[in-house]
Amino acid sequence: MSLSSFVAQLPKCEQHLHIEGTLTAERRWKCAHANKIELPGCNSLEDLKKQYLTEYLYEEGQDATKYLQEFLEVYYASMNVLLTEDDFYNMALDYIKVAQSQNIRYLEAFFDPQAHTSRGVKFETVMEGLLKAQKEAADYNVQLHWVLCIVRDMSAESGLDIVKQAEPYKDKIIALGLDSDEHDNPPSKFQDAFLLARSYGWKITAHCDVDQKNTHEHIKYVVKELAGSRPEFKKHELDNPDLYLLPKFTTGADRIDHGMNTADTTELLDLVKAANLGLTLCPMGYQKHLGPHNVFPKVTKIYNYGIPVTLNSDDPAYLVYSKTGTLLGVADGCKLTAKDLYNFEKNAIRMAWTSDIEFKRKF
Ligand code: ES4
Ligand code: ZN
Repeated sequence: MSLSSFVAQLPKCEQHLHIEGTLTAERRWKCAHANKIELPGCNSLEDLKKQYLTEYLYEEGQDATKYLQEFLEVYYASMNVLLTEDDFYNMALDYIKVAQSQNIRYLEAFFDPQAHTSRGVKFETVMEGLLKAQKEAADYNVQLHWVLCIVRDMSAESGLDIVKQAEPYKDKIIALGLDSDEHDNPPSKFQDAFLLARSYGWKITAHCDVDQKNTHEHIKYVVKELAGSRPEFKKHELDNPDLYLLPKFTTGADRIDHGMNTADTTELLDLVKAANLGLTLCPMGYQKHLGPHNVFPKVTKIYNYGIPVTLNSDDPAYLVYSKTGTLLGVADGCKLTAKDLYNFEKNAIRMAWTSDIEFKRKF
C-alpha cells in the first residue's frame, strides 16, 4: 500500500485547528454577499481565491514574529464577513465535511470569540452557530469539541471577560486556549482567566508559537504555572501501560499548542516529557515560511525524545496543507514511515480530551 493510501484510510484526529482558519474563499464570498459586505479589490470569487494564494507566500529567511503578525492581520480582517449564527454554523459544517472526507474522526477546534464580539457580534450568536454544527458532526462520523481561545494581543480584562461570558456554556466548551500575537503577550498576562477556566472544569492549553520572543520562558510558564502551580513531578501514570488514558492534571497546562522550540534545550525537553504534556505541532505552514531545515529537525528531535506529538493543519484555508497533506509532508520532510504516522495518530488519541473512553478504545 502506498503511503498516501495508508494515510487516507487511517482514522485520524485533529487537535490544532482554528475554525476561523478554515474559512474558505467560497464561504467568505457567500457570507459577504448575504451580509452585504464589500471585499476590497474583489469583483469575483476568482479574485478572492487569488488573494488566498498570493498573500501568504513568504520568502525563506522570514522573521517568525513578522510572519505571524502579517498573517494574523489578514486572518482577522477576513472574518468581518461572519455576522450571523448561520455564518458560524456553515463555516463549521464546511470543515466537518472536509474532516469526514479525510477520515478525521475526532476534532478539537479553536474559536476566537473576541474576534467577533469586538466587531459587535454577540457571544451567543457565535456559540449557538458553533454548537448547532457540533450536534450535527455525529452525522458525519466526527466527534467535535470546542476550545475557546483568548486573543492574547487584547487586554487581560477582555480575556477574563470573555471567559466570564462563557459561563452559561461551560459544559459545552472543553478547554481554554490562547492564540494570536505572542509578541510581548506572555501567558502570565491571562492567569486570572485560566484560573477561572479551571474552576469551570475546562482543560488548559496555550499557543507557544514558533521562534517567538521569550518562547522558552513561555513554554516553562505554561508547563509549570498556567492555571496554577504544578506540584512536584511524580512518576505516576506516565508508566501506565494503558495508552488510552493520560494523567489528569489539576495545575499547569494539559497541552501546548506548537511548542516546537521545546527542541532547543535539553532542559525543556526533560520538562515537557516529565510533565507528560503533548504538543500539537503544525509544521507545514512554518516550514514554508521559515525553511524546512528550521522545522523538520526539531519535529524529529521532539518525536524521538518520546514526547507525545500530533500533526495538525492549524489554518488550512490559508496555509494550504490539510491534515492528510500535513501527515504526508512531515513524513517526507522527516523521513518517516507509515508506522511513525500511525504513532502520531495514536498519540492524538491519548491526548484527546473526550471522556468517552469507549470511543478512544474503539478508535
Ligand atoms: C494562528 Cl499560526 C497562529 N498562531 C497564533 N494564533 C493563531 N490563530 C490562528 N492561527
Ligand atoms: Zn494555532
